[in-house]
Amino acid sequence: MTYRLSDADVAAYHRDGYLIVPGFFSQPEVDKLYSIATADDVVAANATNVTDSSGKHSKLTLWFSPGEDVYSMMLRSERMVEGAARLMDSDAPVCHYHTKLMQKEPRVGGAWEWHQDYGYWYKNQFLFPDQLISIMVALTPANRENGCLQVVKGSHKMGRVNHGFSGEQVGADGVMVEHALKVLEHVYVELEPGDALFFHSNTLHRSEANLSEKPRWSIISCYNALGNIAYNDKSTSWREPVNVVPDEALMAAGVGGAATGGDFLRKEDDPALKATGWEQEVKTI
Ligand SMILES: O=C(O)CCC(=O)C(=O)O
Repeated sequence: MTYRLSDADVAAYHRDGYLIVPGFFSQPEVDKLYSIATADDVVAANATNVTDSSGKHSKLTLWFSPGEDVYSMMLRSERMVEGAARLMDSDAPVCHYHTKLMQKEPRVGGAWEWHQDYGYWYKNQFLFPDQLISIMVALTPANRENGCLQVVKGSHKMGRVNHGFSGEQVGADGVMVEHALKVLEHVYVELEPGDALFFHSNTLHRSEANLSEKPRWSIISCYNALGNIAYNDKSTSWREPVNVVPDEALMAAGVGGAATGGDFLRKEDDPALKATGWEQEVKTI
């Protein structure tokens, strides 16, 4: 039986703006995901580099519509979708907004500036940040050495703060971040493979560059409640209830890679990124 969130988990999430669930995915499940992801030509071909303010690159592959591949068996699983449903401020069905395979390579993986996901998604014109949630699943150990995620505990209660561009990234207003760090706890989210981090779309987070010899890979799936309309977003999965699969589907799935809906992020389609003038050619399948 896989883990289901308890009432105490739900209370902790609402208090802190995040929740860590150790061993949310088993070692065999993570081994399968990681070995497929690292050998996946489609993931590699659709990876995009986001440059941080020091010129280092963070690599990610982002897609919107789930398919039948192994990643989709993860993001469509009962435990993920039910977990998102319990934590969102809505009784509506859960939709999948997008999933990102984060590939922070040894020595070169770049930093992410302090931001709230809703700092990006506000530009997509979603109205309700409490109905948007991200779930990060670690595929490798994530620690201070390889640039694990950091959060400001309780910062989701600040509401959205202003965001501006920092390199190719959207960063939160530095003055507000400074104030927040004076009164709220700064937490390094160290994870083992299979651990999950649920976090609110207004939780301030960042990560430092990976200067270690070890990769830091993770999958981040983001969910939206049906009815929370993204008025400025051409993708469609955010308004399509997830077709949920049993938790066992991940291990039962074939070992092929990404056969998603093929709607990978194109930089020119993203209103936040478009304004940065991203010029790299983005490949699509
Ligand atoms: O994985 C990371 O290092 C940062 C990811 C992140 O901040 C995000 O996807 O919003």
